[in-house]
Amino acid sequence: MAETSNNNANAAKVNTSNSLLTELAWEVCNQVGGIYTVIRSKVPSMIQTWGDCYCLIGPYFHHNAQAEFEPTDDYSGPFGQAVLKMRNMGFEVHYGHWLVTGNPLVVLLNPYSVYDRLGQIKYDLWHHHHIPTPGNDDLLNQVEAFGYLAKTFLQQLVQPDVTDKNVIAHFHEWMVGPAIPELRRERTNIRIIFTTHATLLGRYLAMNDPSFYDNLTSVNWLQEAIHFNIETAVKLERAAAHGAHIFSTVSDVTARECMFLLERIPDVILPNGLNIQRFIALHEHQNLHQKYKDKIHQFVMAHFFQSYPFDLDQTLYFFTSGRYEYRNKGFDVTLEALARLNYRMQQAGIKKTVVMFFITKQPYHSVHPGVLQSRVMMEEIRETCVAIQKEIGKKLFYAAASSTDFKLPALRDFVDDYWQLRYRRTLQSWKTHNLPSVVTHNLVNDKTDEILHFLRSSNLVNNAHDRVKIVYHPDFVSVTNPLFAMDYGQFVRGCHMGVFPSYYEPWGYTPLECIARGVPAVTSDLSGFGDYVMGKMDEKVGKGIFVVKRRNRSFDDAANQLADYLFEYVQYSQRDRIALRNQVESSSEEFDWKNLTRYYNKAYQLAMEKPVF
Ligand code: U2F
Repeated sequence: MAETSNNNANAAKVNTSNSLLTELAWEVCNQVGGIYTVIRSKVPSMIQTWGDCYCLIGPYFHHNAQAEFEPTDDYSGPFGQAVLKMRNMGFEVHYGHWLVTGNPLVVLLNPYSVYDRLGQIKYDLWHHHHIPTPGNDDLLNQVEAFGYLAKTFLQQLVQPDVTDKNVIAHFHEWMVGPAIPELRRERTNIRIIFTTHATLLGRYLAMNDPSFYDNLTSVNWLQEAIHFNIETAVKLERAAAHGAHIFSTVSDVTARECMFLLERIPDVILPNGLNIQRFIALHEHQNLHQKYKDKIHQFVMAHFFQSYPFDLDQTLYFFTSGRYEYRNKGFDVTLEALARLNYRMQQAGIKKTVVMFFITKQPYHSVHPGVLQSRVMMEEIRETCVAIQKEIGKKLFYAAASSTDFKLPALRDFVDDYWQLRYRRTLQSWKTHNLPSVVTHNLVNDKTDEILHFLRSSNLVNNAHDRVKIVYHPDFVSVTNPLFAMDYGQFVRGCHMGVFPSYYEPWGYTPLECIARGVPAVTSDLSGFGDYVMGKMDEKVGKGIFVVKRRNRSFDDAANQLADYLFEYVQYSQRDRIALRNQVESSSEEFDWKNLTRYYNKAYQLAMEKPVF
């Protein structure tokens, strides 16, 4: 069985003085989802161990590279020498530093630059490995072209005039996998590790089969791959998994899936971590929570107060986030639990308000004009109030200084007619009887969207009497975002709880990112993270990490567990919530890359022990 997290990875020693390490991932300088977080957050720890013997390799996309990449003209090291060799062969290769903490060396390869060779690349994949690439799928074209470039680069790197060190190449996910079968076929002197962060087929099957885990042992992989029209990608993934010296995945949960769907048992499990920065003083967390909660308040006031106000001091912010996989990410269970929570809060006469955010990615035409307009008008009201405040302040001071009776004058008299009228008018035109929209953008698939369908059919549509309000934001949050104007980490800090009761989740970064910021989180026992937490940190479970039991349980049962937990949480006092935030933050230490890169070292050590050919 796999070298799981229970193995003694502490003992792993990899000789960095006679090795070079390259890590290849589609998300180097190119954020798509969670693999970006893995690679990026791990950089400081990798640099600490490997220094300039470490280099990342990813695809070159001009738009992303402009923001994340800085070229260098220092070609003195082996990676630089291999880059020059590639350029002499006529390839477009970018070399420099990734502009993230740790500033690692990075090689970016432009897939489009070898599109004229795609015919030959596809032919070789078919001829050598029986991997067909029919049609003209742009992603497949990109990954196969990138695979060709990556293989060529690594073959330059291992040339004796470039380095006499052992070269280790660590590939993440199927998109960079196509280089692997060709490197093995051409007997390249390189140690290969392949890590899958989910199996392609697993993702598709879980999305479509409510009994995915029961049926896993009897899946006909080829038949299903053809059925979902992903035969090429699945075959590339299998070729990468089978071709690697060391095969790995991110959790025991996914190891089981690999056994049945890829037919190779992972040699080692590489749990995901974060670059955890802990504050010495715990109140720092509370201060930051307050600061970013205030920013979320601004959005909430603009969005809801136009229709009706509620007490912000008695409001709790919950959220879920991640790629739009309705069942896999547990959006379905979350919505059902929220509907039940809404009912229970009303029945119990609880006066608090819960605002639940769904932060995900779905195609949209634009931000809802009404939502934007409300935000703009609230800013105008704020400006009016500031102007009035200034005017009153000045006149009040004069009145106070010249006062003879020491009585507070009627403040209203200090505001001139212009501001009084403007105040009335802006408020009048802002206030509306319409309900606050549950979605912030005009969705392309408004009629068929599953979140919207649930909200409409269960009448969870931000009625004034609802204790649970919904904001569905079909785009990731970022500082350039017109509605939130904050980055994702800040948004997480401003919330009270993250809710992620996934059905299919190889690891699941989002709850971990919450606890690292002192925000309690819900996960599930079907996610790699939840499973790890239950196995390793029993005493921590319950201290702000709530694991919904979904394994062999019904949907209704899972929704009830979640509703119970949320209902308990909304009844906590502010003091209880502060105590919980402090406790949960301390459990994040376990997931610092400083502790978890030992599993990577173990993988590299195992790779070095294998015969290379
Ligand atoms: C797999 O990938 P996923 O893409 O499904 O990854 P998640 O673990 O759900 O991570 C989503 C990331 O998106 C980020 C957030 C997470 O790191 O910080 N994000 C953001 O930047 N801005 C936003 O507004 C909202 C989210 C797999 F399915 C997972 O189980 C694994 O955890 C992951 C890595 O191994 O790979």
